[in-house]
Amino acid sequence: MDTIEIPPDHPRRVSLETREQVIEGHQRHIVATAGLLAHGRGEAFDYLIGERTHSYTKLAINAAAAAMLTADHPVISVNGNVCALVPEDLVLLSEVTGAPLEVNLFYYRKEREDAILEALKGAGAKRVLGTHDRPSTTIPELSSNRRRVDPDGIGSADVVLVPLEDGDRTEALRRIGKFVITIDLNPMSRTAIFSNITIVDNIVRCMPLLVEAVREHKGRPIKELKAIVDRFDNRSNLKKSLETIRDHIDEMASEAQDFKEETAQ
Ligand code: PTJ
Repeated sequence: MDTIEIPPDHPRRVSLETREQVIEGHQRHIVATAGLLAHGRGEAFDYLIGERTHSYTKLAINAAAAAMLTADHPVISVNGNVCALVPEDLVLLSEVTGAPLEVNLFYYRKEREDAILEALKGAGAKRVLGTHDRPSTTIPELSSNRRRVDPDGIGSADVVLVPLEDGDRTEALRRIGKFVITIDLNPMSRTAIFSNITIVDNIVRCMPLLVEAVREHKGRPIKELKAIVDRFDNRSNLKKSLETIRDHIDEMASEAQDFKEETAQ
């Protein structure tokens, strides 16, 4: 096995531990091989946003919590990476929002579906939709494996949380009238652009915050929650994420210049 013990004082401990979770998920057939690449892309964008949850991201988390609480039938879509990284938070979010978990895979293999189901059950999930023993319906205009959805889940949902998603399905879900919430570290991805609410953050940081936000908002009048969703401006949030990346690169560039001048002396 290619896993390692990470020293507690390692400066990049959290990032390395998260990487280990994905590698272990791959060894257990939860994560697709392409999921390792997707994680690397996420790591790069996390580095660019400074590996922290920004204040404007908290606005997106708040709006996502309000949207899930005001939905008639919210659903949480689960893929391999998401299951490997935050299985307990998925179960908690499902419990506090009443949104069922639905397994929906791009790189479908029965072995992966079974491994994901087992991991979710191990994390406390009582009911999981989207598995092969369940009925299925299809999303029109989508040719990938993800077109197959559960009629009691995404098929009849009004609000769908699709973390770490590919652009095609986000567009297809929007076209059939679903309100889409995503979590994606890349503010330039098609998913980030096409979603109604994009949380530009690492899923390992924002999922506990989302659960907390739902708990805080639960019980507030529907009118107030709907106003939070209506006030949220996704395009402006994506712009702020891009500005964060630009400012971070500018800062790094001046630090590199200072370093060059110091070493030249
Ligand atoms: O399990 P499957 O078969 O359904 O496949 C899952 C993957 C992730 C492989 C599939 O959905 C895929 O190929 O996704 P993409 O198109 O690579 O998009 C994944 C997005 O998630 C990218 O924009 C990444 O930057 C982002 N991402 C990766 N890791 C994280 C992340 N966003 C938030 N938190 C992360 N930890």
